[in-house]
Amino acid sequence: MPSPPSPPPSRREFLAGTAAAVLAGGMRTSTAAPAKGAACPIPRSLLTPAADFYDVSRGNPKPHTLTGEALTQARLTPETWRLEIVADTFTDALVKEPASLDKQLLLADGTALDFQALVKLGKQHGVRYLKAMQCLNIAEPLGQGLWEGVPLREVLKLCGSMRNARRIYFSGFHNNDPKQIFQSSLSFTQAMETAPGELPPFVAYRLNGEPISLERGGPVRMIIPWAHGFKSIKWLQRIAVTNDFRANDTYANANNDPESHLKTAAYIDTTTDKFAAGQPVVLSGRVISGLSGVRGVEHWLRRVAAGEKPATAGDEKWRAATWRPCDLEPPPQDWSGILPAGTAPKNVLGFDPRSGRPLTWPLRYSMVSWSANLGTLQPGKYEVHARAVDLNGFAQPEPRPLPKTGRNAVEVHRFEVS
Ligand SMILES: Nc1nc2c(c(=O)[nH]1)N[C@H]1C(S)=C(S)[C@@H](COP(=O)(O)O)O[C@H]1N2
Ligand SMILES: [Mo]
Repeated sequence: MPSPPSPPPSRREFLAGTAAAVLAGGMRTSTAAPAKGAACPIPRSLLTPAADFYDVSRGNPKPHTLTGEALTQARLTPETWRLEIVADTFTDALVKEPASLDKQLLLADGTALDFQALVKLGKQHGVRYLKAMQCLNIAEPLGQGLWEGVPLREVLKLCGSMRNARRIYFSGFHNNDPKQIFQSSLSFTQAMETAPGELPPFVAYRLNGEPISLERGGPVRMIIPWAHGFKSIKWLQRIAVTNDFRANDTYANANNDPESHLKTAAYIDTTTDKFAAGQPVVLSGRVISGLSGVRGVEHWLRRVAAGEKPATAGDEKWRAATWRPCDLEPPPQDWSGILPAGTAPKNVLGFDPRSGRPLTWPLRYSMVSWSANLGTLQPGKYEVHARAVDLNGFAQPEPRPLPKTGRNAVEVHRFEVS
């Protein structure tokens, strides 16, 4: 049972890594300060270069492998790109009235939105924010970008008033083969309304200060900030406003929760599994701030005998674990050199528009690095687990243990000191 939420530690307390009791969220922990002495590993850059994202793309051929005439035919160049917005005429026994729009944007009559018009709309309404991309089915973050685009509600407004609209469907280029359609959806409310401090879903046309590469879903991609990657449709070409209240997501057909949110979860860097005796052992990793935010990251180190099975959530060893706080990468003092040239933090959502400081840390739906200095260890084999604790005090994997709502197992890594 989780304990009632406790107030988050102050930033100074938190960064000093002394907030173990608070981090615990009612789970057993240690109050010992982490070992000091060794420099933290240099955190990886906050923005992942577009080409370094882990790619998750369907299609035969994959749309980003098209070139020349095929690319032009696919309307996947900035000059040829068009976005259609149509009213879905669907009705059934439950959905009695079809959706309708004052104005549809259609390829057939030349009214479909083109790239220049989208960028022009962006001059007036454009916003940008950082977002970690993560697949519901892959136990590793795919990357993090500074995305820029026009809120979906502003794009939908181009169609004038709408009637009987309860859901927005959207899909990308699919080789003109219905079997290859990759589609997703939002409720009308999710598309149109954004709570204060939250990030709006948007039609994106820039990543890390540059046009979105074909591989990352350019020229134009949907970005749904709170969701797993399957809602962020690449090669966006069609939006349908529908009165069907049900999700049509391709991912839902594969037994996934179509409304899953990004999970608050820690990941361990597994690049090193050998350390020299007498040298401080410094571990690192990443943490995604999901729907429930991040209070901290904790690790549990234990020595293991040769051939010993890893401890698993809930087993006897686990229940006796001592979790210690890790250090989170602090917010940069100076964002120049981190954000693309010409982008001031105060112009990025999630930052205070006056001071340019992040309103929360980590920023909502973003990812930062963590590290843990384990000090010098006796030669031997070790196992380390890392878990995130959210702002409710829930320690990963609680309270969200179903893999088909987003993989969220506590990671374990083995290493040897010799
Ligand atoms: N059109 C289209 N959009 C798509 C996909 C796809 O196969 N086709 N894959 C989705 C899934 S499942 C994920 S996890 C993300 C991955 O984004 P990335 O390849 O930029 O990392 O894109 C999403 N958008
Ligand atoms: Mo995915």
